[in-house]
Amino acid sequence: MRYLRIAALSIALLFVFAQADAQQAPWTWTAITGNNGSVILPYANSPTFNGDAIQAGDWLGAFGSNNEFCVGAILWEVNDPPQLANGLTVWGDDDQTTAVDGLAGGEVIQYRLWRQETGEEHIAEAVSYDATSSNATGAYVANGIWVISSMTFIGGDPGFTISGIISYANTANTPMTNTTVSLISGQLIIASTQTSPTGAYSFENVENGEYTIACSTEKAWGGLNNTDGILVKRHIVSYSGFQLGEFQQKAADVQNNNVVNNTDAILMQRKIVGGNTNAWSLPDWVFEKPEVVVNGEDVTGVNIKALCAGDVNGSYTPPL
Ligand SMILES: [Ca+2]
Ligand SMILES: [Ca+2]
Ligand SMILES: [Ca+2]
Repeated sequence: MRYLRIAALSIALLFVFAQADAQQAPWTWTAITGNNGSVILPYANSPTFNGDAIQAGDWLGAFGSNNEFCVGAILWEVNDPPQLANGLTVWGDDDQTTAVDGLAGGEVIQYRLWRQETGEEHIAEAVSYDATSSNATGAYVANGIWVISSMTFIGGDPGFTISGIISYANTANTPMTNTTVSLISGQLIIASTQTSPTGAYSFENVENGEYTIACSTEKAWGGLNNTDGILVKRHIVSYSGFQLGEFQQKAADVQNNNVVNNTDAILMQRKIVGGNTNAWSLPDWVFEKPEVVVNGEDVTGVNIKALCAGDVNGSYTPPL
């Protein structure tokens, strides 16, 4: 009974081999190496991608066990009976060449899916073989026949969106146009974008993970006035319990030494009157730098405030 099944499937292979070359495969491999085997993929046990049968137009490739070189591939098609399966010829290493041009005996066949819909490749997560197969592990042997019982591909992360609005920390919440927004993973900038005329930004197709968002702009600096220095002094002495907010403190620390103290207040006063401000080392613009965790869904409303260095009370209206 089992042999009959294999015979039927093998006949089906002949149809497939005639068609597979018609379209350009996403991989190259060496054929006619002097030995090969056949992987039979019954339609009834179609490989799945995220639980759904793979689509006509997708490619299925067999690879060496380090998954680096292709040893055969087929264009996935589903034809009418009597064809019941697709067949994939896997090529063994040519013992007449020194190069590794195919599977070694005992090497386990690996599989990759190339999806027409996305042009992306996926490595098989799990493969099992029918008991009629030459062996249950997919270990290569010349003239072997393996009948797939199941082959599972799990989709690439579809990706999510991080979005928000960047505005100046004044009463009007003036949108921060012409601002560069960078998505940072660890120390790496993985994406950058510019804000829209409303100060909005978004990053698409972001994978799950932890990120920080950093901003910069070339807009003109401004907004420093006497009120800013007074607020800093009140903060230092906690006048009537007054404390600057965390982000205001960032704009107040114009010496950029992670503490708001009298030196910062003095530098502000000097800058207003055109005195010595050599110790003023805060960049012209400060932005909130939020940390964002993406975990299976879009993260919206990641709004970010901007201030000019020293404009603690947000009196500035930045140009658009
Ligand atoms: Ca060889
Ligand atoms: Ca300081
Ligand atoms: Ca101000």
